[in-house]
This record gives sequence, C-alpha cells and structure tokens, in this order.
Amino acid sequence: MFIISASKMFLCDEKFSILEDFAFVFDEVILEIDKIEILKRKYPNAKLIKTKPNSLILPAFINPHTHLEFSANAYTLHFGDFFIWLKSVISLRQNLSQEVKDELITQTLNKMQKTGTSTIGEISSFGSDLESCAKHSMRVIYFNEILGTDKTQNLQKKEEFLKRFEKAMAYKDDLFIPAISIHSPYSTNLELAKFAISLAQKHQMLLSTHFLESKAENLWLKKSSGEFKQWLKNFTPNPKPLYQINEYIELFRGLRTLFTHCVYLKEFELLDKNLHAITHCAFSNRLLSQKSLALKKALKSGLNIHLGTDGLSSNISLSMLDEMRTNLLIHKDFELNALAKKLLLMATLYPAKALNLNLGTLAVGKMADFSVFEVKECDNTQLPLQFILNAKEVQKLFIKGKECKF
Ligand code: MCF
Ligand code: FE
Repeated sequence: MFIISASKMFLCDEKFSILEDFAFVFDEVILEIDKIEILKRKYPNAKLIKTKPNSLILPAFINPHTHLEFSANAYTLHFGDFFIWLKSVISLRQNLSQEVKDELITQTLNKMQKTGTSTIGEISSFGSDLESCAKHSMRVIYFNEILGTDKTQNLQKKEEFLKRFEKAMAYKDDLFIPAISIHSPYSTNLELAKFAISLAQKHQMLLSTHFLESKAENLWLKKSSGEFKQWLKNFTPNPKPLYQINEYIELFRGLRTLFTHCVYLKEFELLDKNLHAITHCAFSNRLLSQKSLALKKALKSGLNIHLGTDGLSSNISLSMLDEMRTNLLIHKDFELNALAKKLLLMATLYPAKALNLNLGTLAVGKMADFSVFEVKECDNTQLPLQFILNAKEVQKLFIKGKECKF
C-alpha cells in the first residue's frame, strides 16, 4: 500500500475538479483521497512515495487507436490525399512492417509511457506486434484486424484471422485484452465482417472500425462514385459499395464499438450513445482526410468523442500531449481554456468509458493508473491549458498501482 501527494491534482471527473495539496492511498486501486496528514495517520504502514514540490497528478492517458506495426514509417508513406496514402500503404506495408522488429515496438511503447500513456488500443494488421505488446507493462487492448473484399478468399482470410486470434487469446490477462477490428466498410466484405463480429459477440469483446475517414470513402459509400469506383474498375466491370452507411452501422448494433475518424459522418443519430464512441485522430485527418471532425457538432450529439493518435503511418508522434496540442490549434471555435479541459477528459475519462475500463479518473475504487508531471506555479484557471502546452515527459507513471520503469 502506498501514499502519494501532489500540489495539484486533475481528477478528470465530469466537472474537471482540481485539488490542491491532496494525497491518495492506493494499491492496485485508489483506496482513499484526502489530506496527507490524515492519510498518514490512518494508514501508518503505507509507503510514502516522494514527488517534487511542484507536482501534478492526473489519470494516465488512454490512446485507443495505434498501429505499432507501422512504427518505422518516416518519409515512406505518401500524405495529402487519402487515396494516394492508401495506394502507398498497399504497395509498401509488407516492407514497412518487416522493418519493425520487437525492439522498435518495445521502444515505441516505452516512449508512449514516458509521455503519460498507460493504455492503448492497438490495431494489429499482421500479428507481428503480439509478443512485444503482451510482454510490455502497457495495458493493451489488442484489436486483431480483419479485412478483405474478394469473397473467393474468405475461407483463407478467416483461417488466417483465427490463427492470430487464438495466439492473442493465449496472452489474455488484466493488462492484455484481446479484441477485434473490422478494418472499414470499403475494405471488408459482409461475410468477413459478420464472422468477426459474431466472434466478438461470443467472447464479449470490444470492436473497432475505421469509418467515414475521407472524401473518397464518403463518395463511394453514399454515391457509389469517386476514386474508389475508378480504382475498383481495374478489377471488376461495375463495382458497387459493400454497404450503405446505415447497413454498416447496423452490423454493430448492441455491441461496444469504437468508430475511428467519422470526419464525414452526418448521421450521428444512427450510433448508440451507450455503446458506440468516436475516436478522433486530428493529426492523421490533417495528413490524409483534408477535413477535420466538426468537434462541437459531434460533442453536441451526446456521443462519446475521445482522442487517439492513429499510427505513425499517419502521424509523427504517439504522444497524447502532442495530439492535444494539435487539437488546440485546429478547433478554433472553442474558448481555449474550456477546450483544454475538454481535451484532457477526451484523453482520460472518455476513452475509459468507451472501452468500458474502470480507470480514466482519480476516484476511490478506480484502477491506480496515473501519471506525475512537474509543473510550474500557475493559476488553476490557466493550468489545464498551460499543462497541455508545456508538458513533455512524466516524472512517474503507475499502471495498476505499479511504477513503470523505462
Ligand atoms: O487510420 C489510418 C487510416 N485509415 C485506415 N487504415 C490505417 C490507418 N493507419 C494504418 N492503417 C492500416 C490499416 O489497419 O493500413 C492498412 C490497414 O491494415 C490499410 S488497408 C490496406
Ligand atoms: Fe487507423
């Protein structure tokens, strides 16, 4: 049992409460929050953890959408237009992923922890990230990805997917949670999608999917036209989209699902406020989608909207702090200090709710996943914003009550 104190604490509750000169007792979970003198008297055997004088404690960040297998990308994939990017991924992904050895994935996970992240949602395209993720102290929701348009290859695709799925299941524990990703409505045919979704249902697993990310995808799904049509004509005489918008969403009815991007989604009412959430990847959208999510409108819909970085395949950093800074710059229709608080909740409380994890906020009974940062003297009204602007690396990070060494 431990006691830790700090001059400031962001509880990351709905009200965005900030406590001053408070402490808490924890083992794997937070047991009690109070003034340090009271806690020391009540828990005389608890070990005191030293922090620097100007310390801030907040819940560790949750990044629900990464692609670690693409971590070697720099100067390789093409940016500026989704279709150009997609073509570069299709031709280069094999080579790119072969460059990514276990060591690079471990280093990338360490770097994410250093920037305050305790939990990631890893979209695994090939399964080459499995061991490094399972053995790391990071909490990983491991989404095995399925995709394929050609029905004649379905049997082969299912067998290959099941092999990756079983391998992941063998590592299942508190910090490694297998899940399933249906890549997207333009890349995954109905039979494969249904197959993977029923597996998720059977094992009560989380689902994730890329959805309405680009103009090309929007035109294809809504008007059966655009670049997808031109490209697919090379393979079939009269190509048709695999789903209507509502048909695709319907597949995920009653199932906890993260819909990533949704830049072109207008039909927010089709998503389920209790089970469906939107992962907003602002930097990735700038590189690939030529459009940003209308955040104000999306939040007004009442859906859970949270942040993710996407992979280094469409970002230059997997730090949630960098991603928050990007969000500060692009969402100009918000008052800056109010946006800063919202973004911190979108990196903690909201993704925790979307993933149904008992963390993301500092409260009694919640998992002890938290970070300690050094800050400077600052008024509480400015602190959330100033923290996002200045913070780079943690002093300490705890996952399930255990301090991470990196
Ligand atoms: O989120 C971005 C952009 N949208 C779609 N897919 C990916 C992203 N980053 C990596 N990917 C992966 C995806 O998981 O690229 C492949 C899939 O394996 C594209 S489909 C050939
Ligand atoms: Fe992605």
